[in-house]
Amino acid sequence: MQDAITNVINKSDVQGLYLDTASMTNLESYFASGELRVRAAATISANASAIIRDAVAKALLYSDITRPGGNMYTTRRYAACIRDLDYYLRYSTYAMLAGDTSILDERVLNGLKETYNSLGVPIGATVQAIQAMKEVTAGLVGPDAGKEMGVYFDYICSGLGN
Ligand SMILES: CCC1=C(C)/C(=C/C2=NC(=C\c3[nH]c(/C=C4\NC(=O)[C@H](C)[C@H]4CC)c(C)c3CCC(=O)O)/C(CCC(=O)O)=C2C)NC1=O
Repeated sequence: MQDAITNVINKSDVQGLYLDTASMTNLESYFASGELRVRAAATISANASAIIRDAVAKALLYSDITRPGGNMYTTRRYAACIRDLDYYLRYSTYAMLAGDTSILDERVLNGLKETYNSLGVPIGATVQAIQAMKEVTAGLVGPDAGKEMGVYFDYICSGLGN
């Protein structure tokens, strides 16, 4: 896993150079937003189950997906879906704190699309639920932190192929 700091240091080290102006600017904005990130992470962790509940209500409930024949039907599959959304929320929060997407590649997206396809988990509906989490989260943490979290929710959605 990388973060905003190791990311720019690794790039400079590969070239055997000190940090250039662009790297310094990147780091400056990362440090300047540090408190915002930590506060957002605290708010998200204190409200994680409410965020997921509201996102499920917005995107998935009362659709064919929760009825017999739908992929969320049966409590086992419903619970698996809620658990997956919790993974997406938690790992997006880690990535937002790190200011880097690498943790999402390594721990979330690796093999995920293939798993979903082989189990018949609908990717379009999953993306809708992640987008709903993005909206609910932004409503809770405010526009600046919400925008930053949105980067990582969107990254998961594009990794799923949408
Ligand atoms: C931390 C990284 C990580 C991820 C991301 C992860 C995802 C993941 N979700 C799974 C299943 C599942 N995922 C869902 C999710 C959904 N179905 C829907 O209709 C909804 C749209 C959606 C929720 C938004 C469901 C229903 C299953 C169970 C499918 C089945 O067994 O039939 C499975 C198969 C194994 C299992 O059931 O536990 C994996 C590996 N596991 C991990 O370790």
